[in-house]
Amino acid sequence: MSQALDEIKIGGLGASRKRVEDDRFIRGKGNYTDDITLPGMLHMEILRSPLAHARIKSVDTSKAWDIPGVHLVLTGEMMATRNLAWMPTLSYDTQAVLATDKVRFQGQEVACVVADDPYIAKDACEAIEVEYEPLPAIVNPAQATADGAPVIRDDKVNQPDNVIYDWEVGDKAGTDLAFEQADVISRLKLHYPRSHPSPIECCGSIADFNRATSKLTVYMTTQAPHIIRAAVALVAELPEHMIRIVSPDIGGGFGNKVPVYPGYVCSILASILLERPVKWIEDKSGNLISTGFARDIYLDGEMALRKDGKILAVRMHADADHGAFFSDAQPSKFKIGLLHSTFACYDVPAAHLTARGTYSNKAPGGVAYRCSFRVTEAMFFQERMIAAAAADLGMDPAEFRRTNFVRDDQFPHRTPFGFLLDSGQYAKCLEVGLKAIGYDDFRRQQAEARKRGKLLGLGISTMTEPLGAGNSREYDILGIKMFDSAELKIHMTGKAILRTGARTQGQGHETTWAQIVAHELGLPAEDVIVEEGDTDTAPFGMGTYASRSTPVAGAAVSMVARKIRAKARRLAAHLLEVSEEDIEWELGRFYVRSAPDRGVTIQECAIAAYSNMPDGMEPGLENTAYYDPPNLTWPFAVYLVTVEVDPETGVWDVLNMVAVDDCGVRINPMIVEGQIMGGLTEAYAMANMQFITFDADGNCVGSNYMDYLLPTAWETPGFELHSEVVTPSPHHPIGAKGIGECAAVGGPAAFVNAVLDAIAGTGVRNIDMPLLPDRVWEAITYRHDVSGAPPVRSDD
Ligand code: MCN
Ligand code: CUN
Repeated sequence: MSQALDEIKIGGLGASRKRVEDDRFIRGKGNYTDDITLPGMLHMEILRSPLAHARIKSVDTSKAWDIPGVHLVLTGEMMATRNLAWMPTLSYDTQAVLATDKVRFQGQEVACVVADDPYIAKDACEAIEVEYEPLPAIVNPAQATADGAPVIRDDKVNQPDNVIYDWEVGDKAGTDLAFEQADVISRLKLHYPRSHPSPIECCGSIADFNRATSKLTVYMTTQAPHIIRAAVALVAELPEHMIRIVSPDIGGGFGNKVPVYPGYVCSILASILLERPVKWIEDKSGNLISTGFARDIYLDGEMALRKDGKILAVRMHADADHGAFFSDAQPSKFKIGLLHSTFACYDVPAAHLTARGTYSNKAPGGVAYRCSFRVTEAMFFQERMIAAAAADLGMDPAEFRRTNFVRDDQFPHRTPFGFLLDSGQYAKCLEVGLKAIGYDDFRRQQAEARKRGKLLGLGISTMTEPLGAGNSREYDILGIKMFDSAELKIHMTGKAILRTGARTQGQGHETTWAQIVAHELGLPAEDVIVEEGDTDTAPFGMGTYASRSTPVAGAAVSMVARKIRAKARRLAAHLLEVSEEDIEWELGRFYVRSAPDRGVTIQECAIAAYSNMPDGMEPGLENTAYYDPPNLTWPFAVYLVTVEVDPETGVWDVLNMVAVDDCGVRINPMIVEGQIMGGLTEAYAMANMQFITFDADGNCVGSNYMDYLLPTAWETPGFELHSEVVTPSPHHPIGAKGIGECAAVGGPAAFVNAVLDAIAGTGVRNIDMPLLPDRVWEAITYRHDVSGAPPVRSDD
């Protein structure tokens, strides 16, 4: 009889184990960057540019130096003497650390002050006198590429204009041919506005350079500590082994904490110059106007269709506004991230995508915000286009999707842009969703309501996301191949410590990684502690973003546990005095095949590794695994929303929302649901209320939390989640796919499609997000599309 442990009881795969990290968070015992205080620590504040584009005539810091308590005033000119006025970005561009020649966006870093406390530093910033000569500002790609446009990056040689790249992918000839054969051609043009990740905790760092040991320790808010260590080694020209990056608890990352920001660099230089710890904690508005924005992309596409609803081809063009510096963190090979994952879940025979990136006088933009490198834009356009095409064909949007989905028997499926989809059950997810929302019933209600002048709408959106960047053949950042790692040390009593190269920011790795170990080894999850974020102790890894942790680091956790199990099996054979071939494994225990009662637990093997190993065996029970994934994992989801729109005011309310997510095997179902709810909340905020844009002078409009609204429980609708569709990833050791971003990626189009469905018949094809009441009202009243692209009037 089997004596295997009950996997759910020990907190293994599939257990909705409570998040262990929450013990400290809900008691206020988290250890965030700003919680850290070091002896002799000074404080740094940044002076930012009030103008979007201006030549710097002079910077006079004398009054700041005179303020008691000021230790250092840094300017671009001083940085330049150390070759630190500019730094490389993660996309092979350069970015100003402190401005020297010009300021290029409102909020750009111009100088910084280090003082005894942050208030003195702030006052001293205000005492710095900067003389500017204003230049015309550019706030969109059309202005950037217009004749006679001022060249923003005149600091660069070989940069005669504002174009960063022209990129294309797909089959142009095949696509052109399909368009010639089309019965119907459907077109859509839209702007996906800037949005900002706005984590609750802002960015910050404490640099601590110790002259005696030559060691630099930096405590900082980073999602990718090892990449930062490499960047610091290169930028500050310090030896890598003398740099320790510690990423303590993080109060939300959402992609905002991947880039390298000037504040980090300045605090490091200040600490080296002053030989004292220097703390920089960004304020909320600094974070909102100057750190990595997402999206800001103009998408223009058309779809070739056959009368019966079959998609023949897709043609797309993207204009991406990157702001003043091209600082996206994304795989080097792909200039516009994974935008070409668009239409992956549909069987599209031919497709062609062109993309152009341009500079503008805005803060760097285009970083991923809860999406795998521009997948949000890709899926948003896809699902908006699908809705428009179905309407043009006069076809039911659910039926149109069903007709064109990649079928279950088509996996692995090669998309027209070259990705290989691993697995999925797309039609089944849609059926579950339609049933849950009561599709047919709602359509009846909708028709009846219309007769009474009430506008009801239903929006569908699907998404599939390429998660787990990536295999080292194709994916690298600045030449560093993308893979990840895990190190597992089993102590002699069978308790363990696991470290990975990922860095949790709220996702719950401390809970879920232990569950993978429990699944592989039968050690109770509570016996495994998980540590991430310290480059002196964690194995090298590429960090947490693009929902890559489960697909890559999570896989490494499985693999390292399996290495441990292989050694434990040899120990078991020794303890049981049989040969290894006669040993069987069940959860938590090895036993003799011919005598199942004779067995040893994994804990007994652990102590034997320290006390009773066979001759010739290396003692100890620890190992490391580096995992280079063979492919990306492709979760799938269907989101359905019903809304009611008030034609008098343009206000819309969500009646119901259903989410069907298939992320393969769920390690911790409760955490997965939390991830989905968080993502849907952000999707709702983007679609409904988050407004941040620029006026003609490049002023950031909506640059405060009165205008840029973060959703609270008050506004957020309820969500009904479904988990009955599970398609394991065939190449992941435990069949798991990523989930962290899916709902934020796929959610927005569901809301927009629902509002547009409610006002069907007005001829309106598009309203740009956010769907603020005035925009919806304008669309209904004047029966035209409403664009939200900048510039806007300052009084809007
Ligand atoms: N998980 C699981 N079963 C699966 C997949 C995931 O139980 N099949 C669990 C994982 O073990 C992990 C969590 O769900 O605890 C998310 O896993 P994964 O999808 O691998 O994503 P990452 O851990 O790589 O997290 C990154 C992702 C990104 S890129 C953004 S942006 C985002 C997100 O996670 N930022 C977040 N979710 C966030 N959640 C919080 N609370 N805070 C953030 O900053
Ligand atoms: Cu895509 S935002 Mo997350 O990758 O940190």
